[in-house]
Amino acid sequence: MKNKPKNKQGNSKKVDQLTKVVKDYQEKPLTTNQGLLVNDTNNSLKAGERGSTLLEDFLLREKITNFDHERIPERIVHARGSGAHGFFELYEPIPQYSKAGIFNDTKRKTPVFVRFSTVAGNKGSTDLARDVRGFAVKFYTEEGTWDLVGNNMPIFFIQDAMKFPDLVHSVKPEPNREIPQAASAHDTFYDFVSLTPETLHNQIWLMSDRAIPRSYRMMEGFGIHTFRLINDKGEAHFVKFHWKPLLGVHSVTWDEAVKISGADSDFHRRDLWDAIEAGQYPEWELGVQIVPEKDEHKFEFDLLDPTKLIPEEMVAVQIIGKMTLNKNPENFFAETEQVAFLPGHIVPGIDFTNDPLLQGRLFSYRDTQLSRLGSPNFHQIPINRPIVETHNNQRDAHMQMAIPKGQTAYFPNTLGGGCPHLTKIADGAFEHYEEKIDAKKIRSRSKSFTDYYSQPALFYRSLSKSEQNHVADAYSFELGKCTHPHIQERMLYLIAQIDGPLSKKVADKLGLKVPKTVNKPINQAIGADVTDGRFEPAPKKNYLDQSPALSQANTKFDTVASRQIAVLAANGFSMKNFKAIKSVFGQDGAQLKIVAPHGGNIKCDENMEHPVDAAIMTTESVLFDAIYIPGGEKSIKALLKEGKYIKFINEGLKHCKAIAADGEAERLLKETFVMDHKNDTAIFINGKPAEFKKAVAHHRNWAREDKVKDIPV
Ligand code: HDE
Repeated sequence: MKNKPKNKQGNSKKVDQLTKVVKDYQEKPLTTNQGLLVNDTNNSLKAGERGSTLLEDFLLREKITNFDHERIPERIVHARGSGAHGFFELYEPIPQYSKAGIFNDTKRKTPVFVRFSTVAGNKGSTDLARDVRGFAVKFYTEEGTWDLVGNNMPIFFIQDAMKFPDLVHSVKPEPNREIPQAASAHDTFYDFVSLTPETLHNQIWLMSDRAIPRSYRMMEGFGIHTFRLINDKGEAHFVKFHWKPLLGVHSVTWDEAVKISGADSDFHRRDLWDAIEAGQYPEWELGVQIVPEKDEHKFEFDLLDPTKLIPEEMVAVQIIGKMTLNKNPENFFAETEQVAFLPGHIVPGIDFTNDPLLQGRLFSYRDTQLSRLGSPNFHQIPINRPIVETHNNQRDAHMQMAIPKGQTAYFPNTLGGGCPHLTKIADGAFEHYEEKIDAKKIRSRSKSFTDYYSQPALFYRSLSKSEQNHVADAYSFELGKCTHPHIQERMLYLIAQIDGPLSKKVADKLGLKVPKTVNKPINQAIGADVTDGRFEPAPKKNYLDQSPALSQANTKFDTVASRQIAVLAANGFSMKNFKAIKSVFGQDGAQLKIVAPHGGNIKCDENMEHPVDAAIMTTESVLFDAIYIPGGEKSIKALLKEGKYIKFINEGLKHCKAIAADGEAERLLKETFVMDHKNDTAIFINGKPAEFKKAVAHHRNWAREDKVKDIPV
């Protein structure tokens, strides 16, 4: 299925469209909003030098009024995010499934704008919170805009949109004291989730490494809901959308996440920006899992239930195209903040299903843009404009940016020549899939949605040993932050339904026992999404022993592109050693960064000057993927004088990173715990640069993790 196009760069139609409204301020005089030239923007107009300020001062009023209104409401969820432009290319047409132009024309480079985000934190919160990540893609297609508004986890917490405000209120800072920021580790969240067992699947993903990614560029994306693809005969197939990063799926440890939040809370935002500026364009392949309509009821779970995934081992992911992000925004507010994603934005060839979460989202996103962006004309904001022309009879409202011409703003009409006119479906107009519906109006949930335990258990079974340990640690941390034993116990009971030993492990850390049964109030609570008890959880099933695709241990480990390698060096560092490493890493896009005792330049032992990338006082080991120490006697002596280098190396060791050292650098290592782990497969003392490179590509040596627990950093 793969006929991969070459990664051609260049401006997309969307970027060209945006370029027309980009304002360049270089060599331009300062003016008012009305175009008056200004000669003083430092002093207000006063009655006398020390006198009171005059109301007449329209220059002051304009400047201050604009400032007073600079902020718009932040997104109620996904407030903190970063965006980038790019394009999507199709490998091979899929007309048998979809008539969408984007899925049929391999010559197209469909422009996209992508916004990644955390969910719970405020706009100024840390990138490294334990959280789900948003993965929202706006495709500016020739047939109109399609938004695929997904997450980096393939399932969601709840099954019905009706529960969304409760879920969000429980995870957000507690309303009485606005604590904690950007964290799920608190009583109200676990009070809610322990009473709402449908959350368990997403909950365990939240405890996994997926919730602390190394980079936005190293996460998968998922459309989550089952959608429909419609072909030109009007036939439908169910579809789940997947984004697979070409760099693989990688995460940091929780200890790192906590420390990165202090050292650089913009870590993911900076990483995305820097990679694009460096020409290391992030890429994802788009995959589809296709299920024929006739197979809708063939599965052990309901395809309409957004808390379930279709294991890739049951329905393969077919890779159909690739997305490349190749341009940073010109302005954060105008583009990343004002971009408005709506799951309701679809194009002919794509349609919805009756997933009750998706159905609610179809209302929520347009509604939220009205309060966020202030007008139903939000589609006229440059980043939100489709690349095709729009004409309709919605001509007024706040901030109309165009001048709609003519006497008529209604349909049908003769006075406007019948325009804007309708289009036949055969000529490309949107047509809803004709789904047969014969139903009673009912406020309830399908019985087929009551299996809460099978898939979290499948997920946990599919993880590697170290990933499983991380889940246990994360539960222990999060529940350890809860202050009510009855909430902790209710969670332990539910975790035990997923996996007994896991719950026991967590209970030991909490100093509690796993309850064998839950008493009546809890039992009622478990069925309490529905008051009459019809929704007791279904017994756990095992329809697939393991799904290797769910484990990050089975991801790609074949590249060092854009990996950050700290080179610990001072004046007199060994150029020969450094060159050897550079020649192995350089051409593959790894970033070797000199971390020296001071800023400016340092000299190597061949007396050449080298710019320092970071002074040790400004950086931390958690901001790097690996450590290299080139040796050189004078250099090592200088490093030994700075205690922070020892901490830097010990931390790198503890976080299972690849470490290489040559020549005199061994003396520095003797001051660290590295010498106790000389036989570790990712530690290289006077080793081969190519082997070090392989270890860096492998991201982390998780096998080390259990052996370095005693290191006190
Ligand atoms: Fe969202 N969600 N959501 N969500 N969501 C928003 O829309 C909502 C859900 C997702 O970068 C809001 O424009 C409801 C699932 C992303 O701008 C809001 C429900 C998935 C983003 C909203 C869900 C998502 C949002 C807030 C349950 C993954 C950020 C600001 C019915 C498939 C988009 C905004 C961006 C944002 C509502 C559930 C992903 C309030 C009611 C499931 C990536 O409209």
